[in-house]
Amino acid sequence: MPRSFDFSTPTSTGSSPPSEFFEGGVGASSFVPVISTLSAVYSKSALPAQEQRWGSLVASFKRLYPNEELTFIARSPGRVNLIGEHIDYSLFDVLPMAITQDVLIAVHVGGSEGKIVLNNADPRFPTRTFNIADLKDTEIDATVHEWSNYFLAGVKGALSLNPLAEIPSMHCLIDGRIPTGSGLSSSSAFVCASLLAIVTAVKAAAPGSESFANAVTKPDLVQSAVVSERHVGVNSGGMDQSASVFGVPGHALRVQFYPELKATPIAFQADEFAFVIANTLVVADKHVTGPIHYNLRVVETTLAAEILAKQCGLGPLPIRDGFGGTLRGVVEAFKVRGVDIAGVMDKVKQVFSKQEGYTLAETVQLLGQSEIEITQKYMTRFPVRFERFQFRARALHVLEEAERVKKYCEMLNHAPAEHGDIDGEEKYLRALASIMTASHTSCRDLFDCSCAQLDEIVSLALANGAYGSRLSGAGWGGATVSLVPKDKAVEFVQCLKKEYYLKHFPGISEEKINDAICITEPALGSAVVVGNYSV
Ligand code: NG1
Repeated sequence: MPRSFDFSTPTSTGSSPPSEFFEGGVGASSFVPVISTLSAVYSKSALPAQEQRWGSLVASFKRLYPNEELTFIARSPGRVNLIGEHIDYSLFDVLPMAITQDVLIAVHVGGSEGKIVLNNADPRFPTRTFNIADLKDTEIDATVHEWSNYFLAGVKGALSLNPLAEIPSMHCLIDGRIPTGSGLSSSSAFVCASLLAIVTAVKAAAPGSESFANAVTKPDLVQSAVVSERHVGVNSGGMDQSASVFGVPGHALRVQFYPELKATPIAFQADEFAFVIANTLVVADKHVTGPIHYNLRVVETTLAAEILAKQCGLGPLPIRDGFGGTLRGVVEAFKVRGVDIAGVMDKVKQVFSKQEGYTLAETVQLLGQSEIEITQKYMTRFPVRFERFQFRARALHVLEEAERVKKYCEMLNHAPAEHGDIDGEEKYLRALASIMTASHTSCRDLFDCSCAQLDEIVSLALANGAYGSRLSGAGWGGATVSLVPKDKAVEFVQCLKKEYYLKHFPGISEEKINDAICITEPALGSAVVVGNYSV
């Protein structure tokens, strides 16, 4: 069986990953685009607000650096995951899309002071200055929550792509509009934008260079961003960076992790719908709650896979990221033995017959490894706290969610051709969205990654006209995504404002609400925009 992908050894020479790394036209070896108009970045409906925002960013930059030309602006968006939750680290496909909300880094390249000055448009984040000569040896302390760490992770990524890169002096102003801890991948977007800013500045300053175009290919950007995000302590899987870099307007991205990382855009073939993202305003911080939430789920799904392999005589599974076997590995091993997915689910129910879960002592019995061995292998790198492992429920969620992703993609690929009229489209959208709602139910009941506020928004959404709704991202807080009829989207947003935000957060500012809930569409991924852009 082919080995699962492993990003621990990034491409170090700037050479492109193998051509099969990404497929689907827009992917293969294409460079991150350089763009000169905002209308090529944002949709018509998003453009007026973005024009204003970009205008203020440029004005702030000019106030900070009145005598400097704005060389370029690097942009990477956040993402919302439409379907496929908590299955990327089991190596099953997921279906995110890039969103309008993004991180912008306005950059002046030049000067001779040998420094990078990093300003943030948000006054909560103080200005930081780095000596370029020290950057190669700078270690990032992941235990300290420092905003500029994400930029430094981007520097590490740029240096891993080209260790000999001569980083020039840079003056930067950052404007990030993706709420943090909301499940929209603000950190991945920040790392991708930073990496892009550095490699573009290197290209712009290179002797004899006449432009900064073609500074990095999209696969190189994704691959190095995934590795460099690990410097800030997140064992990230690849979904977020792929969506941020490869986003295509009007398309979702099917991101595959097995046998290799691959992103394929899938067009939405219906028109009469919109996605609404609504943040619970419950901040889910993976760094803090990892031992009882995110990291525990990684351990539970990994151990479930290892136990199934042992109990069903499947032999050793391929190891993901030096950690352990995956449920994808189990499914593939059963496939070659003629057992289909329904058969695998039956095995899960047989092997994990105890609904109440398994203590560590019982896990020792099932796996045939000592307690010390299990603790060292699976619970030391990312420590966890638990009473009983819920192998049965977690494994069933993963297998069923993987099937839902397949079904959703099939529906997208065979759009409502057979129902040409609006009624047909509505029926089609309802069917599509019901898969999303089923995913939420499974996240809540089997994977236990929802929370009261997520459940409340999902119920409100369904009661107020959404075709389907679910949590998106890691869960335990963060955001929901709802598929709603296009002509009802504005009314729907008003409803949620009243029934959720104003009810639970009386006195909340209009600005905060507008940050929390928005209509979004599948947007363009990373891009470099020229300093003298037009609208
Ligand atoms: P969030 O926390 O929403 O960015 C996380 C993981 C994803 C995936 C989802 C759950 C990171 C950076 N991201 O997303 O890879 O596992 O949870 O589907 O860890």
